[in-house]
Amino acid sequence: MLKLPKDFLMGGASAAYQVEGATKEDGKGKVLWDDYLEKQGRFSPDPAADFYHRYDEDLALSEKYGVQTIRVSIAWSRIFPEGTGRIEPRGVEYYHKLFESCAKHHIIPFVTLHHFDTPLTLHYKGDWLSQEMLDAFVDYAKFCFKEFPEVKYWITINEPTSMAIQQTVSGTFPPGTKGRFDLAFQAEHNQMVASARIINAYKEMNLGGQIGIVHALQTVYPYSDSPEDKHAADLMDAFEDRLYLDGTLAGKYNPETLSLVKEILDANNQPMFKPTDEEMAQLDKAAHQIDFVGVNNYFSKWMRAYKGESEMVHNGTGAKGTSVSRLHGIGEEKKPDGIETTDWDWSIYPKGMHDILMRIHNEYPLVPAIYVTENGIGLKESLPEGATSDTIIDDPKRIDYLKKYISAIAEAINEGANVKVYFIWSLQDQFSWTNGYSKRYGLFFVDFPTQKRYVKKSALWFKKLSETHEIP
Ligand code: BGP
Repeated sequence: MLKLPKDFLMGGASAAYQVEGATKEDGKGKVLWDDYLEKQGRFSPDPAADFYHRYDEDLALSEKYGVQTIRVSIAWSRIFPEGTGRIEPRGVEYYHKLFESCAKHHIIPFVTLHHFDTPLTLHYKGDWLSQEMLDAFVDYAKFCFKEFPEVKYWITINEPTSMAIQQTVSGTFPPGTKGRFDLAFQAEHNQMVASARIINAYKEMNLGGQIGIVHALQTVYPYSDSPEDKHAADLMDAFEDRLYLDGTLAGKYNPETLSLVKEILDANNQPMFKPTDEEMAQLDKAAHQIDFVGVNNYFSKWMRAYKGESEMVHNGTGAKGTSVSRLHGIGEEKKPDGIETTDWDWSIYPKGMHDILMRIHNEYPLVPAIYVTENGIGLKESLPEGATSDTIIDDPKRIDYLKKYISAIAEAINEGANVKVYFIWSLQDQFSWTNGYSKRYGLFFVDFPTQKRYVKKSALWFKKLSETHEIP
């Protein structure tokens, strides 16, 4: 039986906008999503999992089921409703109470400063493309470091790549721009620089905690052994993984990475971003002080050569087999036969988790530790008829998924990767940005209309693993 190290921590992840609800309460400022979702009319971010009011209940459940640490994010616009300037004391107070409740339940909070929820005022100014936003973000981060000394683990930004790509390439995040690879690369570079400035500032403040960044990292494989398919895989890897691993964990961009990025931009007739010496110095300094990298890994990708126009169809409803991803200048996603997928077309491929952990271990030796900050499976689940508060929701697919992925992590640890923490996405069922409420990930089922919590079988499985460190 595979085992995890004795000091390994088991956690559950969330993000403010996906769990808190209460988007108009206690002076919270608007974020980029509020009006966008209302206009779209598909689903509302309220009440989400009503974590703004029910955090203590969720933390009590967490403690009971072996969740030793949780990932939460601070909603920037609860503290600075306009992104900068005026501080909202009720927002500050809420997070103090949340962290107090964590301490009461013996749960360590890992706190993300930006999880896809840019304040609306700064979004209008250009979001991650605006220098004003970057400076405001650094100021907000420093405010949090001083205000919340009870937090010992900080994450600067969640998934800079996903945010940028979805905002300006696939158009699935507001403002919904499509096909602008140049803007995505610029926004990603800017996020890395902002993150580096924050890491450097945190280290100067000598607060004794840890700080890192979280990346979405999908291992990319070629569809076949042909040189064209292999090149398509290299391009996709540069686009989604390699540039960010280089920038945040090596502190410099490898010339080969930059030439792949340039190839994508040239093919799309778009300009290359131009880093300044000062920015590169910040990246280099931060890469030598970062305490950990967070890895979010759910699925892997297979690429084959493609020369046509870009075409992307997002499966946001769980209609299996409807996703399309063909990117001009990169390639086409095509899974080999026999690869299992979820209803949202995400491949289930634990070897991809193992391979990304080993890649960081082998190719980015500056980073001292790896934390798996998100991993899990979205499923269609419902409350059985006649359910009582004791009803346990059966989720065998989740248990099977977790078993395979956590085993892949254990194997990487046995091969030398310094992986210390695992966070399941997600702690409780929550709101999903482009899928609403039907894609459930939680250890705890949330009946959204009543907000009642029910335990899933996977929570029992998780508890056993957390207590014994043996993968059941
Ligand atoms: C990650 C995000 C999370 C979460 C998760 C699942 O990229 O950091 O916020 O949403 O993916 O994705 P989805 O909700 O699209 O299924």
